[in-house]
Amino acid sequence: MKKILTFVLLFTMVAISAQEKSKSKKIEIQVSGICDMCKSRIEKAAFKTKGVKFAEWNTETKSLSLIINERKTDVLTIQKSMAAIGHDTEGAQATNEAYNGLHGCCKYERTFGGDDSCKKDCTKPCCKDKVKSSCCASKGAVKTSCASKK
Ligand SMILES: [Cu+2]
Repeated sequence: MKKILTFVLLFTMVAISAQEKSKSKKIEIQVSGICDMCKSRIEKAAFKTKGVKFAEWNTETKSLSLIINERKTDVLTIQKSMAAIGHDTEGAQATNEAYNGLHGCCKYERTFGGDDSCKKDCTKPCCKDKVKSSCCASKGAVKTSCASKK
């Protein structure tokens, strides 16, 4: 009798823990980007990630709404997929190479950091107030808005 009870209890526990990982969980993550080109690039990469059922990126809020299968993927995996195509997230940042590969109009400000973001000791005008990408790190190709203030 005791054995049966233990078995039932164990089975219940397994059933509960299995339910914790939802097959279709709604999540939202912040993904840096600017335009409709970014939108399609971000959504395409999200859908390519295993376990992602739905993906929609909002150009206004920079928020990526997702429905994921938690048994197949997690937030960090998706953030890494975004970083791989050049879009920074809180959990994973793109390499300079990936970021520089973006179309000119897609070069967002790297507020999450990343290789190319402004260094703290940078004295360029464009970096004084807030962190701007492609400003300090790049030797030649400084943004026109930055260069004009010099
Ligand atoms: Cu874009």
